[in-house]
Amino acid sequence: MLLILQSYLKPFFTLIKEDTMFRKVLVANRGEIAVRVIRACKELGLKTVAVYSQADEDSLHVHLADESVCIGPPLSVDSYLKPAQIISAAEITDADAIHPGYGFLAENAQFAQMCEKSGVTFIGPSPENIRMMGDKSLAKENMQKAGVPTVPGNKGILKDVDHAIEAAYQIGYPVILKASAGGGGKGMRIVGDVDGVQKTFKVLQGEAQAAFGSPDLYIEKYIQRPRHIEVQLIGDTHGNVIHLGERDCSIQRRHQKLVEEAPSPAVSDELRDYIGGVSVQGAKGIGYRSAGTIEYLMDDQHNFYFMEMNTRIQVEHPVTEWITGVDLVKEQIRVAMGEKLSVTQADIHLHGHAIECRINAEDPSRNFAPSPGQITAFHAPGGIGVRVDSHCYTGYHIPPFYDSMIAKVITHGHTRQEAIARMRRALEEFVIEGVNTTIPFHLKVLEDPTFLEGTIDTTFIERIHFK
Ligand code: MV4
Repeated sequence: MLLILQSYLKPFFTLIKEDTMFRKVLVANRGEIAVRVIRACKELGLKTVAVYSQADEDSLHVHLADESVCIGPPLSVDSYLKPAQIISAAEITDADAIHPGYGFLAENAQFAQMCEKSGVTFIGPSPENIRMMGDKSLAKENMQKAGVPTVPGNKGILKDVDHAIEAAYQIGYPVILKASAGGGGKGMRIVGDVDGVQKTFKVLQGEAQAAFGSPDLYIEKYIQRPRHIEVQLIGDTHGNVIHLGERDCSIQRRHQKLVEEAPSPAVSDELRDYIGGVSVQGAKGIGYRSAGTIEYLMDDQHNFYFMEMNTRIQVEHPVTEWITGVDLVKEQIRVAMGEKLSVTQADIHLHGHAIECRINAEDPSRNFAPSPGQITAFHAPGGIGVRVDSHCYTGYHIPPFYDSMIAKVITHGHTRQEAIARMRRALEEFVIEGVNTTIPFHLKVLEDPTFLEGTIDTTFIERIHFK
């Protein structure tokens, strides 16, 4: 009898508990991630507010949300990048929390701080953590302190050219000079000798000042032909942090990821336990909460080197969701409400293999030039082992103002081979008319012997030619 009563009351109490935390979430983003976050909110019984620019009135996230607020003209700098307009929209609609998605204001410490000051929960890490990880030199220093392996290099900021030459001599060439305020591949130069340092130092300082507002540079050993391996983490406000395995994101073009997979074909179970454990230690070392990712370079000897920590939910999070069964966005919202993680490290087991292809409205035969315009036909693939995250539909106009990703196709299989076969099948099923897409390019990658072997590194894409 008691048992029946308990199980009857449990969902009731869970509902009340969530109700007392927050009721309404404003989604400060657009496109597929806004749709993804709105879906998570609905499953949690939370009301949603969409914000949109004048170019996004007809976007799917606006239709799916319970309410919507126009926050300005088409350009991102006038809308999705305006903290005051977004926080005003939260106040007007009485939203309790803001989910920033990825890009735009997701890693803006000042925005996170403004949210807190306005009494709106920022669904993400603390402003201090965002700021620290945004300063790449400081991030490295703090991760090293926490026991995370870093690239051999010089501690801190380089004072001048002579300092750089001295440091490079100690490290050994080739070296890489990086802007401390940079990241994502911007503001860095590989240098092979003293002459190179002399030629590059001042130029890169100038570029860093112009692009990021700070001339600070640091220096590292250059790792040749690395793989890009990243570890998914999530932490709560009670000091719990777990890892959800790694993703291999080695297939990139000009620092844009094109294909991601989990697990990495190059990471053994022992190596995963090691790098997962080290990553958890790093996150705990800085008191991290929310979803986050530590990016590593992995060399051909399987050595790991810390690269950056991303303090946001990432585009490629679905591959991790599929092999772990954890809904990362829902978990991220729950921990923002102050709840404990719903799973422990011992609950995390990997099942099968997942691959994601990012579909962009670009023309691969014209050097990936953007291809905005109206989608005259849109039929997403389906069937077993296929997930499509997209904000597009037949008749949708892709605005020219934002990034060109229009869909993510994620497939799962018992094995990598099965996931690849399903991806091929899904991409062949996908009908997108009216604009050019990167689907034909992905189909080329999916038949490349190096990709099929899984021996890809970050230089793979530059070596594959598309006609
Ligand atoms: C490196 C590196 C080799 N050695 N650092 C690119 C993005 C930025 N987060 C850091 N990046 C790199 N840092 C050292 N010491 C090579 C890259 C790199 C890269 C890394 C990941 C994925 C693709 C890449 C493409 C070119 C260079």
